[in-house]
Amino acid sequence: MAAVGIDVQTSPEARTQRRVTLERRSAAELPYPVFVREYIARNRPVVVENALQACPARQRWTPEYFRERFGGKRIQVSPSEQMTFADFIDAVLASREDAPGPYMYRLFIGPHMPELLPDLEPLNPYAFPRRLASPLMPQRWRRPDGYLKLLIGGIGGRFPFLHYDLENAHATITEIHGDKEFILYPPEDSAFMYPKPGMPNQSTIPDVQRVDPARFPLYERATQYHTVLHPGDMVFVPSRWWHGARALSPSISICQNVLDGSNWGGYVDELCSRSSGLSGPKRQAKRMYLSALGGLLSTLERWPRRSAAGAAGRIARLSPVTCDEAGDSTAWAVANWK
Ligand SMILES: O=C(O)CCC(=O)C(=O)O
Repeated sequence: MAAVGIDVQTSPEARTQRRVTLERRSAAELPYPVFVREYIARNRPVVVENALQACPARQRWTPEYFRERFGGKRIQVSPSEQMTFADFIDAVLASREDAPGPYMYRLFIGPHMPELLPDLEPLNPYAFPRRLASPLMPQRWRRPDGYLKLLIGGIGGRFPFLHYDLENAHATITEIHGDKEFILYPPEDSAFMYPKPGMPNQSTIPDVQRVDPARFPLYERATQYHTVLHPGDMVFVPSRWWHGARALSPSISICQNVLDGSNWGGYVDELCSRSSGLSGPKRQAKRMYLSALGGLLSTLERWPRRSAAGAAGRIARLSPVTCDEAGDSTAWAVANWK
């Protein structure tokens, strides 16, 4: 197991912050059940080196590949910005530390670029279970591709805000091309992250590299977990862990959310909260359905996997925990995407 280092970061104002080097494990020595037991179940972050090894994306995906294959396609780079892929890639390649270019962070692959899905097979074996893709998920919340997102940015480009993922989800972010700095802060440090009123999963701190201590005096009390992702590395971001990313070179990665028995309760709470806009009885019915579904999916995920064929295989595919059970990307056909 890689050592976890602790150092103290000194900002220009000579304040100090605890900075921990995020633990790293090699995929060769981390079987999936051990990953589940030691990280998912304990809500503990980790980088798994070489999590993504064999899929064509590792060989093919470069900025130039996207420009050549999709140059004329208009894409949503952020909620407010649309451009062609060619223009976007030019801006990514021109991005500099002192003049960062755009960072794509909201492009869902299944509905918007399904032609990329075969490049991602076999899937990252740690991005399981894929409850969101389960045929037992109600159509409205089902994400047949598992909720895969494409993230692209150039030097200095970064995810626009520090945040934790909604719906109590865990996230796996896997680097495919280039290098990216990744930072996390534990849920117990939320009071030091200055959450946005009305959007408590987003921080109001605009840039953690230049935090104004007069405006955000508590920030220095937060512990920052730090790593640099290289091609093939996956960072596991447990539910409610704050996180942010900054490209160190032109960077391409994918993000996939993970739900299982460890975070399902919080997922149900969030979907059935008062702010869901549903009336009391509808909220209650939804909660009962999702709670029962969670119990069933947990049982299915623990079901002994003896054969991928016949009835046993069909049962396993109701809540896939391996690449084989997820099937190939033709099985992730997108029906009712929002
Ligand atoms: O840019 C990144 O790698 C962070 C991705 C992320 O946090 C997200 O998509 O929620």
